[in-house]
Amino acid sequence: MKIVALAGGVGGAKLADGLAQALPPSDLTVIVNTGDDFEHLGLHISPDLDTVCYTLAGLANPVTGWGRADETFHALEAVRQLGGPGWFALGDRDLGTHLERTRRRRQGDRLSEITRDFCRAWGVEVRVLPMSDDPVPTIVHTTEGDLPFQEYFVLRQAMPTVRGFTFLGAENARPAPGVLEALQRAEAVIFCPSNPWVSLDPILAIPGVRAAAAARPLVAVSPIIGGQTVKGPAAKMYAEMGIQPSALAVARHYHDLLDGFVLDTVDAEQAADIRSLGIRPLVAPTWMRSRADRKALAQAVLNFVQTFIN
Ligand code: FO1
Repeated sequence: MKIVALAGGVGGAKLADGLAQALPPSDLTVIVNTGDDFEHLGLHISPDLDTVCYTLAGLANPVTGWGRADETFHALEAVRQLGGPGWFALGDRDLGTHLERTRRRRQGDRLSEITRDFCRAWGVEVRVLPMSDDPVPTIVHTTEGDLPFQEYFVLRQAMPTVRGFTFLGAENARPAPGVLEALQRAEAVIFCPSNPWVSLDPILAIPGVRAAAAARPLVAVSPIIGGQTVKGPAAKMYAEMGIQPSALAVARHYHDLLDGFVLDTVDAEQAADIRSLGIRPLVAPTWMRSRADRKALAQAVLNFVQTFIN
């Protein structure tokens, strides 16, 4: 079954890993948010791409979900000692990725080519594509002013009250090579349990992506369980945007796109409201605590997806 998954951040990476366990590698393409990308210490950092690739490669830090396992932070400590910016926790192994990505970018290679080569080196067999090779930085509009995404998320700990988001330059960005083709060839598209506002909306803002995804059977997995997120500020963002955070709110967020929606067993009572949006609900355990949980959720989602493929 040819599947395209849209992902960003730790929750998205976990379901991508589950799908990679459940499908032959040639059947899965993961399209990843790059709205979180930024330049830091002169380096090109692509946090969501790295989170997805490290997770698929079995290299991810099991505690944070981002960065690498068995990490040390000697370089960062040295930067801090010299009075440099130490707020973004770049580990020594992780720095190797950013150094090499930055070297390749400077010699003119595209982010999609670099990602392909890194995946090959890490033994990642599924196809991982950045949403675009063009920069589309997410700007978070807050009551304290406009903030670049990582300054909002890491430096300010997602504390400022959110008013909205801009994906700078999205209207002129081109989908990375292979993105539209993969969507057009997909038997179904899966939205991973990623933050709708800042992980999936940026991908859908790339010209052509939303329409290509909408043209396929499409199932989303809720990142909100019992009104809260497992990780990250999605629930806080919903509340600050004047919407009660819930699985139903996520289904409404994408209502014009979705055929099916997967919500957690603790939210089972919202299934009827989701059905009344014209979206078929599946109630399943969605909290991925272990690697086996990722595969089990992926298998449940794939079985559900199959019912939309004729
Ligand atoms: N997230 C944090 O909350 N604090 C950090 O210091 C941090 C460092 C970091 C380094 C490399 C990397 O690939 C990701 C990192 N993240 C960190 C996560 C990053 O901010 C992601 O953009 C978010 O997880 C949103 O997807």
